[in-house]
Amino acid sequence: MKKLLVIGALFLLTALFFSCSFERESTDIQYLIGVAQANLSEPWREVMNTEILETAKSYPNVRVVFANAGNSWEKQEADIDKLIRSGIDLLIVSPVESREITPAIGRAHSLIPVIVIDKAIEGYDYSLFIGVDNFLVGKQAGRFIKRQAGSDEIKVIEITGSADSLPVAERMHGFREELVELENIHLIESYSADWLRDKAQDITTENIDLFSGSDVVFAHNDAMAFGVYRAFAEAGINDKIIIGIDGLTGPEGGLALVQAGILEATITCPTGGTEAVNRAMDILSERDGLPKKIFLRSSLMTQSTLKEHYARLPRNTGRTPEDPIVLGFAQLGSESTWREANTKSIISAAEESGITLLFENAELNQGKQIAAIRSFIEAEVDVIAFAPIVSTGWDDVLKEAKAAGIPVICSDRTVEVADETLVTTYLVADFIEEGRRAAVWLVDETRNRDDVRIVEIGGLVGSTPAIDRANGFADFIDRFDTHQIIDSEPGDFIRNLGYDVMTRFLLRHERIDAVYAHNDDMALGAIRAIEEAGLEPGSDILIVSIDGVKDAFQAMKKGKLNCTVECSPLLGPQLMKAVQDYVNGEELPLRIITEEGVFPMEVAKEFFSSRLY
Ligand code: GYE
Repeated sequence: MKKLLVIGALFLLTALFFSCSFERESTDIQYLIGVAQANLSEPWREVMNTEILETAKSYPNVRVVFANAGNSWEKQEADIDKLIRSGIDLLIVSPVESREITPAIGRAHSLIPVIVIDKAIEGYDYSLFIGVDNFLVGKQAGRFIKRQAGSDEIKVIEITGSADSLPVAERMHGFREELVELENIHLIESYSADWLRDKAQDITTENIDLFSGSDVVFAHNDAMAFGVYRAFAEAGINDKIIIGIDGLTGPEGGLALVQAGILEATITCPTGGTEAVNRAMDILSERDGLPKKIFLRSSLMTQSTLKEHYARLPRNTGRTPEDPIVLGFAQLGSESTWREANTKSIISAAEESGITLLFENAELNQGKQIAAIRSFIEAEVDVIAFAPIVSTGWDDVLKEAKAAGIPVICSDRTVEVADETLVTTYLVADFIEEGRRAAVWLVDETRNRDDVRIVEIGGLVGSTPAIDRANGFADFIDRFDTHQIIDSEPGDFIRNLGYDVMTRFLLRHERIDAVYAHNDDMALGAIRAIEEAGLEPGSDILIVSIDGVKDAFQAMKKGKLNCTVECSPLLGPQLMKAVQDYVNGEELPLRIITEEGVFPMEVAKEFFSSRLY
């Protein structure tokens, strides 16, 4: 309690809380960062503010001003406008409600960079999103209860945060998805206690008969979990399993509650305050290769993992700044223009950052890629990174890397592994969103037609871009009975195979209105086939593809390709930043999602010269 009071006083002293008017001109501040906070009634948000303040202190001439919306989105909208008027250089906003505050954030983003933290908003009208994957957090809680239950019959009660909040919906979804097939685990009731300890305590006391008949209580934050514990203690009940979320430090923080055996487990939910300020400085100093989304890592904490957790802190790498950093990178092949640009970006970024790079190219052979990773383990590199050719078959070699204490970063594509801790970070694009964007463009472009016949040239079977781009596209197209995917074949992201597949489609189908290709190279192959068939690519048959390579812009300038959805291969700088951050002892986020755009042919001329790959 005393420490919180000190933090509070510190907070008031050092941060110009936004009640008083603030004239920028009167100080020699280099950067003024505005923070629009949702409320100050949750301990988690106080920790976020403190992290923001503490981190900002490590940058000279940076000042932070806070506004507290008191859980009212109307107030938050006014706060954002006021912060803008006070001359801030960048806004950090933790939304009260996602949908309602989206327009105000869009307005701010048209003027200055905006970092959205904690709750995602609709669309992409912001600079960067930072938060945990709440769906995964719900799954982690479900998995823990599954392990605890084994085959025993158990009854579970859930206590959620504010009913209409996005994190609650995602946690409930992940939790239920994990338990749905199990007949021995029964979710008997779910209450909302608005993230508040005392409200959870009251609910438990008011329904003590039901709670005393349960075996497990899952609360969406540690404060509420502690409230349940207090109600049980009052009723003399001490045989229930209680789990929470947040895992904050401090006397009433989740880590201490687990340590004391009050909670059986908690799932850490980093606030993102530190990350937000560090990334804000990257944005303000216009650093290269900035991501669009950062998902922070959430980890299950029980008494035993806590011991490991503390044993790992501070992660003493035993390195001196002089020690060269050695990165082993296992590339999957050279199948496309995109891939060649990706390889170049990684090699040049390693050179620029003075990182020693061991580079292997598996030429589209998974066995070779696994062998390359094994050779990096033997070479005792500091970090391993690879672009997984397909999504499965990596558990064994990744277990070997973990056993050797070498972190693994997945670059550009993801993997499916049983243990999510086998991969330290994913530096990837949002392939589902790319597929959705291609479909949105096509439906819009053909909105006056009522029978659009689409063929799809898919990527390498089993690879995440092929799986997700197909789903993202089909999920949107399926909403319109005017549009139909009449045929689909894989072209493995290779230009000539795109040509072969399109040639077959043209022989099989009398009328084709549009081609959806999972990458530009295959689309360029398809263009050749369409021309050979005596048709006009881009007009007789519309073509939309993904990557945004220069050749695609060339084809758009000639009117042969209609639209390309960007997927940046220039991952080198971000990968090297992640490697350096890790070696410097920082905890890396779970997922870093790259920034991307959509380029219809109308803008091809304008952007052609600025294309870097
Ligand atoms: O779209 C394609 C390449 O994995 C995102 O692989 C990458 C894809 C890219 O062959 O051109």
